[in-house]
Amino acid sequence: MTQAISQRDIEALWMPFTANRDFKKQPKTIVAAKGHYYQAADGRQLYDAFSGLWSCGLGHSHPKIVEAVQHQLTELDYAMAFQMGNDKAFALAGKLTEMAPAGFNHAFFTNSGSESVDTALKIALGYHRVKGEAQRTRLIGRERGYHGVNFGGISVGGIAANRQLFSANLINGVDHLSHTYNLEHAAFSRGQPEWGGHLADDLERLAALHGGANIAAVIVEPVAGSAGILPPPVGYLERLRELCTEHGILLIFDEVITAFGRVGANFAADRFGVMPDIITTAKGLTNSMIPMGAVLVRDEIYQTFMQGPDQAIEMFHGYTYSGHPVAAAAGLAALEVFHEEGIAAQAKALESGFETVLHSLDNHPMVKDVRTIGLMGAIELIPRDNAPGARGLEAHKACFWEQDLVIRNAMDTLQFAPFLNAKPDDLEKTVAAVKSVIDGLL
Ligand code: PXG
Ligand code: PLP
Repeated sequence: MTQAISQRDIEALWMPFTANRDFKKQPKTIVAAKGHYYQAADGRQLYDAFSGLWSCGLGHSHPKIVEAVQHQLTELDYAMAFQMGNDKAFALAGKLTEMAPAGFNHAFFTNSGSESVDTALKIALGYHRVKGEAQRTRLIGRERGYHGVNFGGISVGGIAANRQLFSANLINGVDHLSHTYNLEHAAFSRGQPEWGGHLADDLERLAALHGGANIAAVIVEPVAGSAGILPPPVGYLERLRELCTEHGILLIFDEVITAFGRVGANFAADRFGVMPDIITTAKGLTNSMIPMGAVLVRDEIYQTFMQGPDQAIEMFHGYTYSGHPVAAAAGLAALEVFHEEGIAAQAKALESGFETVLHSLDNHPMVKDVRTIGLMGAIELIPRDNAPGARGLEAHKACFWEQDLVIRNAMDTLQFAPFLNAKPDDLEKTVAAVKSVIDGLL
C-alpha cells in the first residue's frame, strides 16, 4: 500500500532539474503507472503525454518487459562485466546491431544517455589516436544541443544554463556550430524547415579556423530535443555529413531521444537517410524500465581498436553496470515488443494527425511558435514580461492539477512526446486540455 510521504522525506530529496523550493510547496508525486496513465499520490489517474521522459514509448509497465525482468532476477542478478560477459548482454548487442543501420555491427553498453555521450566522445578521440592521427583532438557540438550532464556532454552541449556553473572546468578544445532555429524564416514548422540547410557550412568555418585535420568529431542531435524540438532544416544533415567526410571528422548522432521509433523509424539516421559514424542511445532501449544506454559504432571504428597484442585491453573504459543482465533482459524484451507490435510504423502513422492537432494552436494569442516532427512537438508560449519561464511552469502545473495531464515545460516551451502507440483521440484530448490551460493563463 502507498504510504503518505512525509515532509521530511520530501525535504531529504534533492531533485534533479527541478525548482526544489517551488516544487516542495505542492509536491507532484507519482506512485504507480500502467499503459498510458500515471497514478498520483492522491489517487488520480493522469494521462502521460511525455512517454515518461521521451522514453517509455511503448507504454508504462509493458507486461512483456515486466515479465522478462522478473524472470531475469531469478536467473542472474549480476555478473562482473570486465573480462567476463553475460548471455543477455551478448544477445542484446546482437539484436540491437541487427536493427541498426547497415555497418553498425558493434555496441558498447552504458547506463544512461549522458554516459553514452561521454563514451562516444572517448571512442572518437581514441580512434584517431590509435589510427596515428593523434592531432585530431578538437570536438564540435552545437548551440542549443543537449548531450547529457557529464563533463564531456556539457562541454559539447549548447544549453547555457547547464554549463554556466561549471564554465571554467569544461573540457578543452571544443567549439559549437550555430543552432538551426530561426523564427523569422521557419516559424510554425511542420517536419523539416525548408530554410536553414546552409547553416551546416558553419563547420567549414571551424575547419578553416582550426584546420580540419585537428578535429576529431562533430556531435549533434538529429532533431534537437531538450532545447525545444528543433528539427534539422532540409539538406542540413546531408551537408554536415559531406563536410565531415571531406575533413576526416567523425560524425556522431546523439539519438538518445530519436532512436526506437520517436521519429517513425528505428533511428533518425534511417528517417533522414544520413549515416553518422557513431550513434548514442539510451531511454527507449529498455523502454526506461531499467536504466541502460548503448553506443553503436561503424565496423571500421571497432576494427581500428582491435590491434596490438591480443592480451592487451583495447580501450580502457567501461562501467560496473555495462551490459547489466537485468537491463539487458529489459532491452531484449523492449526491442521484441518494438518489432512485434510494429511500433515504428504505428508512430509514423500517427505523425500527421499529431502535427495537425498541435498546429491547431498556431493562431492562439499566447503562442509564439509551434514545431513538430515525428512524435515530438513543442508549443512555445510568449514569455511573460520580466519573468521568463513563469508561464511555462504554470501551464505545466495547471495541466497536472486541473487537467490530469503530464506534459513537460522547458522554460516557456511546452513539449509533447506522445506514446508511439497513442490513440489518436488521446492526442486530441491532450491538445484540448492544453488549450483550456493556456486560455486561462495571464
Ligand atoms: N542526449 C540526448 C539527446 C538527450 O536527450 C541525454 C543525452 C542524456 O541522457 P540521460 O539518460 O543521462 O538523462 C539526453 C536526455 C528534456 C530532457 O527536458 C531530456 C533529457 C534529459 C533531461 C531533460 O527534454 N534527455
Ligand atoms: N485526460 C486528459 C487530460 C487527456 O489529455 C487524455 C488524453 O490525452 C486523457 C484523459 C485520455 O483519455 P482516454 O484514454 O480515456 O481516451
